[in-house]
Amino acid sequence: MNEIYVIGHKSPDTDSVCSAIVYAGIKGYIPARLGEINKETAYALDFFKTPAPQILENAEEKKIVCVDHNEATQMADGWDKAEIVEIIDHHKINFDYASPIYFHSEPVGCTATIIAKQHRGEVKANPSWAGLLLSAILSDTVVFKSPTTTEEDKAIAAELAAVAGIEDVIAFGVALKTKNADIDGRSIQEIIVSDFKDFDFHGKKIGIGQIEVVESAGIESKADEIIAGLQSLKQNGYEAVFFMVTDIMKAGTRLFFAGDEGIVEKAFGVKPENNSVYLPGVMSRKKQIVPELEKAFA
Ligand SMILES: [Mn+2]
Repeated sequence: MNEIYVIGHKSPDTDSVCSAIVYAGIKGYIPARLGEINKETAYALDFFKTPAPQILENAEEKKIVCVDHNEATQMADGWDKAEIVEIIDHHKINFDYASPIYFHSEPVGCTATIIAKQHRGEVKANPSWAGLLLSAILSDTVVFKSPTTTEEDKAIAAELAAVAGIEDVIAFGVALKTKNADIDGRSIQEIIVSDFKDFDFHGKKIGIGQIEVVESAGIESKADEIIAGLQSLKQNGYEAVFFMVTDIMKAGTRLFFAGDEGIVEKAFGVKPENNSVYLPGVMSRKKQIVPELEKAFA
């Protein structure tokens, strides 16, 4: 079998799903995903009339392109018996591989920005692809509010919006971002793991989940449930687990955790109370949480 699968990370977000769909479309590969589609991504797929990619249960013996991730902990099961042919990503690099491959990394706000820039012609000819990539950028940059946002993300988003026929980009972005904020009908445990990533910090297994909401009071009122959920999740071999409740409007994050309180104080310079700290201005797991925790766990 010479088929090549394009896949994003586990607990897929809009960037992981949409970048996989578009890059697979451009290259004639097969898009796939490593988990359920969240409500925000479902909204984008529906809006641009695109079916969800198939689930890839195991990557063993398959050729894969990894988009939006490069860490083994976030890859498809069986990745070590797969052939990774290419990586396109915008996260910090934590990748060690036995053979030479294409590895495209840029410090921009979204994988979709890299793909849109590299394949302008193909994307310009396909309004649905432009819409999907635009959705990914608005999602990852939290409608350009995240400190991960670059001028390039904004410029590419404007180009994509013109192709996709989206006149009010901000309104579309806010409509998109509020979809995951709807916690009704989901248990706290489901919410914690719906956007959850594993990391290896100096040999310690750390998990960090995040929810972005437009009004954080509702979910913060369930603090006891959140902490109990984190404590039970921690039993699965984690040194510590974290859950970011990020308020898009206030531009801040309440960080809940199960694990050593001293590490959290060391990382963020704030003394935790009741297993949480409030971090004003913090919106990005990748840029503002991961680097500080990685240092603190050293
Ligand atoms: Mn991304």
